[in-house]
Amino acid sequence: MKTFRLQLRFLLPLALVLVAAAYLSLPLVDQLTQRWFSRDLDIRGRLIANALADPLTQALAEGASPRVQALLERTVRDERLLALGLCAPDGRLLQASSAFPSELGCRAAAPAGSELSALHRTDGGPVHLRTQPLVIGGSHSADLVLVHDFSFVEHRSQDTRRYLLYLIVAMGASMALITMIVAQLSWRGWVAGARALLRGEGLVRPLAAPAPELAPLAAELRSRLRRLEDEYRRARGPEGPWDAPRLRQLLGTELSGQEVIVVSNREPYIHEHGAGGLEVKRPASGLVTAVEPVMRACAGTWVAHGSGSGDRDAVDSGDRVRVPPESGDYTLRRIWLTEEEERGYYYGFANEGLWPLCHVAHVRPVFRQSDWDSYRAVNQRFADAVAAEARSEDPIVLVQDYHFALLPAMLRERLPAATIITFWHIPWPNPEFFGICPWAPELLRGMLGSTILGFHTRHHCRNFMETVDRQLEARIEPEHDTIFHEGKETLIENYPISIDWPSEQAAAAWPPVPVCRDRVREHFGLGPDALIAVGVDRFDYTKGILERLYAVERMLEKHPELRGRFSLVQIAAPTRSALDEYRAFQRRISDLAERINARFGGPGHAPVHLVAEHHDHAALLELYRAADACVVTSLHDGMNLVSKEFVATRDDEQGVLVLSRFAGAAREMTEALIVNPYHVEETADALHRAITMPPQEQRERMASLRSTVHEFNVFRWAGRMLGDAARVRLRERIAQRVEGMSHG
Ligand code: ADQ
Repeated sequence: MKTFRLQLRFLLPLALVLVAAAYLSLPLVDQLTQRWFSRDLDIRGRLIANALADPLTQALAEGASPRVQALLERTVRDERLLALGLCAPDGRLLQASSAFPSELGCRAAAPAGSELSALHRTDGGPVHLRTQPLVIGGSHSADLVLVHDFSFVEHRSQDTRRYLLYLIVAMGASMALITMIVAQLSWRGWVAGARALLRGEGLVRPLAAPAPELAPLAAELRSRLRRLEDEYRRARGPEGPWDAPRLRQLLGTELSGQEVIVVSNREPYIHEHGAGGLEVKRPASGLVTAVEPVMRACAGTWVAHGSGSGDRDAVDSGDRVRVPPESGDYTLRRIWLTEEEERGYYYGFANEGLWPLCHVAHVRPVFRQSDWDSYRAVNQRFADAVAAEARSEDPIVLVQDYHFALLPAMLRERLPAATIITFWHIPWPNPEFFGICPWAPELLRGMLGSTILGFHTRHHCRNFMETVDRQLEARIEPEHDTIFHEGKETLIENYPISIDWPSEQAAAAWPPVPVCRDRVREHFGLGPDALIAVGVDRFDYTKGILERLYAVERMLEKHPELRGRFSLVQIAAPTRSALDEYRAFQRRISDLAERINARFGGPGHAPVHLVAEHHDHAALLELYRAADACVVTSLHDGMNLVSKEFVATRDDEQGVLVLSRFAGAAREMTEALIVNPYHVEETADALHRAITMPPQEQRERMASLRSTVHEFNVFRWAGRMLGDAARVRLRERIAQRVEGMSHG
């Protein structure tokens, strides 16, 4: 009905145009036919007159009127020629064929001696007159008048008019029909196109280019949606506190019933065969620290490499185990890798290639073809496993870190409707530096399979966009933080990671600070007035442990009064020890620590306590709470969670954080003593200032740091990411509903 009314709008003007055309064209056609036939009759008349001229003039000259009469009668046997007459120059009718209309006479003809045609209406109908002068003996002596029947012209004109009318009506009908069909088809196409737009095709993720006539509408819709999203993101500013219940609420409302799958290399729980049978351990990893609370809140599935010696004994027949062991909140699905795969994908491409590439820590990245092949194959295996674990077509998949740069695009192929959020936990270097990777474009293409791509800082987001700009044919829209590549849109956003801020009950159960100090002093054999600095890291060259030791050495050179009183307790969890670079680095650190201890230590006192061991949560807590200063001197760090953990444990508001300006955390934690770890003198001075800082200044700085980390906690990190994912999904759902309504 709607389309019929729309079509009427086309048809009425069409009908009006056709009526006007008929009204104007019919008299014109009449005139034209009359003119054409008169001209025909003129030519015919002249021919007949010329043929008669000689015998007539001769018969007239001889005065033979019966011959004249016979000539006239014989000529009018032609079916169109009605009559012939001869007029004298004075206008008298001299002689005429028998059918000559009496009412005409010679008056109706042209003036004597002139050649002319005219139309006349007689009692018998319309006639055409033609006058032809006859010359006898050199002078004009009579006029021959030819009378042609003209009624047949009128009949033909009527016929022509009728046929023309039929033609106009037929043309009008066919034009109307064609218009209706075309209108119907294009309306359907248009509606389908608009629906596709609302679904987001050609708009949010232009899979196929929209129809050209829809392009302006698509552009308008796209820019409006974007503006709304931008406004939303900007308006987000300071928001209420985030905690586990709020994250659960988000998962229970905006993402209610949605499936969440995490994929990472490192598993959150490792089963090892120990003296007491199968033991469960938590690895030293910032990633696990951050993602675990999210998984507890949403009870999803975590897909990870099963690396523990007892991992296979802990899983069921589907390689799954419920974790944490005490509550079984979510499922851990383990993937098994061969030694060769681990060597190529993990140690090789990820840790000898991408890790130094992204950290710019002056360790040369190594790129081997075999490592790359292995990296690709393992990414594919994980992508297949995630697709197999998915119970829905559109799960939310959280891809973690640089081990899986290719996985997002691979997964997108398997689950096109999935919302893929990739978080890159390490820094992103500048485009020149990233360009040295032989497979830079492939890595970027893989990452751009994500719906959302997250980094810790805006600086890393910018570096990534510039790298894509150099390496790929992609449309980058910095004002919206998006990249369009191969018809897909990826939001590039910064989500600073953090820790799970300890609850009041948890904090109430902590041993008091003096107790912690006593225990640590006792454990390391330190004196009662000892000044304690702590360092807690994975034993990695990017953490600046070497630079930290140089700073300790320099401080003790400059401040001899601290010798015998100051100690750095450096906890370093062994990591990637299978790599030469790491083993050499760890040896160098041990040698340096020994040298410093030899230089400034004494009987029963060592300025550096290097403990290359993994510590449990309680041991770390004790250490953080016992410290006068915590030293974080990363040469480059995506964020660094140790700095935040230290602050979180200091509810006594004492203790000073010395923090590298090259750690992402330095952007938020501005009340720390910020240092350039490459600058030994500056770092040594900052360390000295930290351990001698008056308690009041410590309190002011620590209180401010605590309120920052409390607010910017890990639930905010996850909540913002999942909130963005929920918005993308909501947008797609609205489009589907609009489509449903227009069907109805
Ligand atoms: P990491 O390089 O692992 O993380 P970091 O953020 O400092 O660095 O996290 C280390 C984690 O391991 C902390 O939770 C710490 O408590 C724990 N840890 C360190 N040494 C330990 C030890 N000896 N025993 C027990 N636990 C220990 C990567 C990036 C970081 C980013 C995180 C999170 O390199 O920049 O902050 O991911 O995104």
